[in-house]
Amino acid sequence: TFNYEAYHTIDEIYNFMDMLVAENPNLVSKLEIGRSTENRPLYVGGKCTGGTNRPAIWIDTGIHSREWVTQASGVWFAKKVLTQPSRTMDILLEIVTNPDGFAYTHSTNRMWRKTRSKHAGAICVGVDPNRNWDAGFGDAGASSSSCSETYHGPYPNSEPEVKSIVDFVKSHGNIKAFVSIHSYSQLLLYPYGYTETPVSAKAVAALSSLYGTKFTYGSIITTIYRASGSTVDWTYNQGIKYSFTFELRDTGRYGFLLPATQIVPTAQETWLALKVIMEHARDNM
Ligand code: 0X9
Ligand code: ZN
Repeated sequence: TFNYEAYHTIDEIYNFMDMLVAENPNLVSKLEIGRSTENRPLYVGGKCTGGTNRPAIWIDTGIHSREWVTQASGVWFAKKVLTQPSRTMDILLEIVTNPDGFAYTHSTNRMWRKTRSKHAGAICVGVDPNRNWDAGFGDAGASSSSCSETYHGPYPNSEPEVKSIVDFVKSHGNIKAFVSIHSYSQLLLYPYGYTETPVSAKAVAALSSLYGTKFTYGSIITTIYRASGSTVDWTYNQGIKYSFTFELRDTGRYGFLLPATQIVPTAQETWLALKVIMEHARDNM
């Protein structure tokens, strides 16, 4: 059986996904939406309510590879959705959204954030996959230097990890909520101009109810800092009204090196907030 209270390698997580599908063939499916720069498969797991392209919520974890509590929480969410009563919405989950970076955090540099692409003329390896989206691409809040941690890349969607999601979201056409999960800072963020703030308050209240973890919510630019070309700016522009970014535990004591004992509590409390967002999106489509 799988240990949810430990951090795992990409092979272990991919094996876990195969196991879930094998054990629940009628409930879950695994779809390869593309390949990474280093040719690793990009998997989206789905809990399907029947029919094709039903209204769906998208959740991605690990787009920044060093944010290990997010992939670990993604694994826990995958198991959790199976035990939930069937909702009217499909749940789409990409757990290892930046597989090359994730493999690199295990093999070489635990603090690797970016992808592992090598673009012509770039001195350094990797692009920030949360600056590579076609929404304000290259504006203030990203760097044009390949060696920067916030390098936006040579052009929008240059990273296959980003492009694969863009193509998937467009072809799906019925994604009603989009949640991109990062760590750390304990924040729930939404794009500029976002008007649905009551659901954020409710989601944060639900999260805090479990262990008292304090979360702040607000628009990205006023709550954290300016970031151009980010995931949820693009999804919001695509008309996905409920577009959110989470920054999970903690507030900096351990940062990206969150002890494994906090994986399950982090996933549990975050799940409560995700449920609020899912239910709100379902009831306000
Ligand atoms: O800088 C980022 O990409 C995010 N913080 S992190 O420490 N996880 O790297 C925050 C970005 C704000 N969110 C969006 N603009 N979507
Ligand atoms: Zn991040």
